[in-house]
Amino acid sequence: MNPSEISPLIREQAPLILAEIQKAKNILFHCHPSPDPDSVCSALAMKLACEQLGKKVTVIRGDAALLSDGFSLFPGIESVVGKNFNEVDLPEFDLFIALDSGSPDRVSAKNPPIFPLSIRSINIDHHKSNTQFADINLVEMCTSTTVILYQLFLLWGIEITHGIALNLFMGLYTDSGGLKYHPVDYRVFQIATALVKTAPDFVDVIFHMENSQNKQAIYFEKIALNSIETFLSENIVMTSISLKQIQENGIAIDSIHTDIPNKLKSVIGWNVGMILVEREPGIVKVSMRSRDIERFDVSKLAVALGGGGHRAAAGIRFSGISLDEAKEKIVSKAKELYNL
Ligand SMILES: [Mn+2]
Repeated sequence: MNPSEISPLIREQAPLILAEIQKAKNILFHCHPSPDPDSVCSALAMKLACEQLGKKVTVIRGDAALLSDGFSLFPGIESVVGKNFNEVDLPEFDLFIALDSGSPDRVSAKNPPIFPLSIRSINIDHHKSNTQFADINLVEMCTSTTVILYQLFLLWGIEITHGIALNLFMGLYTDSGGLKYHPVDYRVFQIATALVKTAPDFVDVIFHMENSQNKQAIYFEKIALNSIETFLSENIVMTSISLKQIQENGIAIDSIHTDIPNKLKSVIGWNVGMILVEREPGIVKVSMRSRDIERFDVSKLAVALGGGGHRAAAGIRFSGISLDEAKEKIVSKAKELYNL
């Protein structure tokens, strides 16, 4: 990427963020609930970059009880500490940098922290629904959080080592659905090219990630696909799985990353695909995908119901609700928002 093509917003914020990092001695990063590669790899790439700047860095796992086996080749993954945000001694740190997290409940959904924190905070993210909750906020609508970090690292003069390159690439690759989702453009390919030049083993890392599926995930999909329901002239298509079904089948829900909403929205006319998972009594997590981001912007539906996300991919976490009540709320809000 030609440095002149770095976005003006990133160019403007880069020195402010660097100044905060330089002031800090001990920096905290987290993985968001149901961590995906962009969350984990952003934190790991930032850890490696801040260590180049001579900082002490801790990355915590956050809400998740475990990280997917498929992530085990991400450089630095072994350093992630198995703690949630409320389990760290915050005054030990000078700075918290939230990555890939649109709101405080993406720091922890179980115990969302109240901002401003007692320490300085920075929020670097690419979600349209970001609530700008930190002391410094860099929110740029682009392919992945790692794409923002790459541009920051160029401006900060960070050496893009193999570990940094591989982490940045994996966030970019996965959040773009393998370089095919909006807003991928030639600059994203230029970044990807630079990164894989330094990390030519990316093919093995993708293979490992995509082929470390546990068999429970397949049984999970079997149950979910048995429950397909269509609403509002088939524009909205849902699958759901109850806590009882999860428990009866011994499914470790934290280890499940399902592609079902994408599969559903691959059908012509099934414009929004969703899965609803009753994770705990009264807690229903919804993940949704749109095949028509102009007409069916799912971030709007998610935000209207207390969630967040992107136009093509968004999520909601309901609490104090049953699966059927969650379905009703979604259908009635979709009917109103999308004029169905
Ligand atoms: Mn992301």
